[in-house]
Amino acid sequence: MFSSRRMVAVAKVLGLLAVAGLLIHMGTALLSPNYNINGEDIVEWWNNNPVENKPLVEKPQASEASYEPGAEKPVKAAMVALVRNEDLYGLRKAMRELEDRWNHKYNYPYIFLNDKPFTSKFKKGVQDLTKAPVQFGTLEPESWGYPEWIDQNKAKHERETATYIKGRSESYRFMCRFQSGFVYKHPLLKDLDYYWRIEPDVHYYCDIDYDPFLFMKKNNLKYGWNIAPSEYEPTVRTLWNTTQEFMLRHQDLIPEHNMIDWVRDSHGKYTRCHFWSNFEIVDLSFYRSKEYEAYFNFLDKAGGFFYERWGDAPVHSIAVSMFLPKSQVHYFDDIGYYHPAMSHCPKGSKESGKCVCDPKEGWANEFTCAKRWRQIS
Ligand SMILES: Nc1nc2c(ncn2[C@@H]2O[C@H](COP(=O)(O)OP(=O)(O)O)[C@@H](O)[C@H]2O)c(=O)[nH]1
Ligand SMILES: [Mg+2]
Repeated sequence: MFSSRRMVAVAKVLGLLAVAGLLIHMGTALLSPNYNINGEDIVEWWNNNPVENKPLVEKPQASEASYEPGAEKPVKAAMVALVRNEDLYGLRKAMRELEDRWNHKYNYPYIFLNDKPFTSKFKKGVQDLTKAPVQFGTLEPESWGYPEWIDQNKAKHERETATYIKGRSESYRFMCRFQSGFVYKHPLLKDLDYYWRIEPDVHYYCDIDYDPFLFMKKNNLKYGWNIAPSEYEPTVRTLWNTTQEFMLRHQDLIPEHNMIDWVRDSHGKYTRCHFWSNFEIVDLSFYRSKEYEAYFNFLDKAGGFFYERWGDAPVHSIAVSMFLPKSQVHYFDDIGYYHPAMSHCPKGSKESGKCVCDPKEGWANEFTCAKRWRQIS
């Protein structure tokens, strides 16, 4: 018969062995190289650490909090849009919805940027819609246009022969480069810690009854997204090769645990998954980090913003996948959202009564890239 004292002794020995095993494992992990560039190890890590790698955040909870327009907010944050004067009415619609659904309670400021001076009609047209502070800025010259190393004839040739959407537009390329590498450096954003990117002609389908900025801050989230399609290949022909070259040259910048396998399949190929950056809520320290800056500069030198039509969405998304663990990236699947061509209607929204969208049209949640996102958790 085992005495209870003997059983306690056996349990102690087993416990000590388990602790020793854990320490050895942690030691090995700490001594392993500080980067992940081939993907297989991260898949294995995910499989072996499913609980640890699951998003650590609880679902956002409804909150009664509200902030006065002039009051200091718990987060230094703003809604930011690059817009043209002629976007006024599309923007007014989007702003009206965002105010009604959310910001009338929170009164976060708006910052509007333009490559040309805003007209007084535009300024009044948006100011009329909100009690929150609104600021208007024009762009710094170096953030809009061609950097000196770009061969403008080559860029012109690409525009003249491109058959993909917006392929013929020069300003669209300036816009994508600006959103990729300059927006967060604009002087009006200097004191901001987070931004929420907004655009004309989008819809916010549902009440948002909490503060997403505070939610991001409290949960140490760096990047929030809502729709994730697959990029059109002709616009990013060499983006993945260029990124791979970056990863090889800058192994020291790539953390051990990232979510690179969202953008890279098991054969090492680009999945073209990207977060649709017309909606993004971002901790700007991410874009201001030395890693992101190095990546943007590398891409900018390669010229693909002009020799192809690299969008800020795939650029942001690859950077997020390369530099962040999944636990710092948040799928705002409770925010009903539409941008021309695609929409996300949250599950259960019909029952909850807070949304006006038809859940049958909320198909973005079923996109391959949204599924891939769920798989890698
Ligand atoms: N000031 C300015 N804003 C632009 C220009 N081109 C696009 N934008 C803005 O950049 C954002 C993205 O442009 P959009 O045409 O919606 O691109 P899409 O969402 O990729 O189809 C929108 O907020 C536009 O208003 C431009 O030439 N000048
Ligand atoms: Mg748009």
